[in-house]
Amino acid sequence: GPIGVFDSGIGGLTVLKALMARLPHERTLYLGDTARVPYGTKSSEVVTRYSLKNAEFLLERGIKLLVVACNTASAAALPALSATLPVPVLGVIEPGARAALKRTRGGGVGVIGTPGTIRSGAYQRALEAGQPHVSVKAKACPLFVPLAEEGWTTGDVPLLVAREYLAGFARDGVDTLVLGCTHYPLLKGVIAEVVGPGVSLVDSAEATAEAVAELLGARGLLAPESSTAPEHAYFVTDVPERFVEVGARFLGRPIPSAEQVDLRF
Ligand code: DGN
Repeated sequence: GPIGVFDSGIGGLTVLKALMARLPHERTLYLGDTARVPYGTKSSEVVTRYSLKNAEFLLERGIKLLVVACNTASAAALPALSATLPVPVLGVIEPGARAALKRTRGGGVGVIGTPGTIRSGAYQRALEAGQPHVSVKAKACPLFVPLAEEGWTTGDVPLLVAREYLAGFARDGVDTLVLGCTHYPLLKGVIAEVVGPGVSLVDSAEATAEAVAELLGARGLLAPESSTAPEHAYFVTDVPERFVEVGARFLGRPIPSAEQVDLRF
């Protein structure tokens, strides 16, 4: 079966991009819940309810593994998803946190994400559990999401926003910063400029792709190598036009088409 990937909308395409690069022989099914985006500002109860619906949709299409390609949904719904699904479930938070712990030298780790992700404390817990030498500085950066979607990723406006959010990080002894939201890799340039060369950026998408590769390998679930390109299908819950257009920038390749589906809440 294919790998199932869901997100609140287009953001998870940065995770899918990393997955396609790391596992080029795998078929994928991507569901973007564009009718209900954003998840980042919603309650954990609501995000969990949406996440279970998304997972059910993908499961009906025969996925062998589910990737929760949304930090907010991973933070809120991973326990509920793991407890109910008959296939392995991976979120983006554990892999991102593990990569950051490997990377940090001084133990000062920063994490930025949506208000929902930061409020949940999921990254903070994953980073601090059993790590007495690690101290976490977490901050919600909600304006980064619309900036990334508007393609406003260089120049004065994103730079000023990034300064406002991130000025304290380098000062507070942070040497590693986790990009804990699917949209933030698009703003890597300005984020790096503001925090400076002494702070290493961790992309949760790349860390997650690595974790998926390890899990599939360990369970003997890797797709056989083939000379023909695998299929990638896209589903959305609102009309597909904006997803296809904006999503291509997040995915780094064209999205030929996306099918609108009704999850019937
Ligand atoms: N995909 C969401 C996340 O990674 O937290 C960001 C988009 C949103 O729902 N606001």
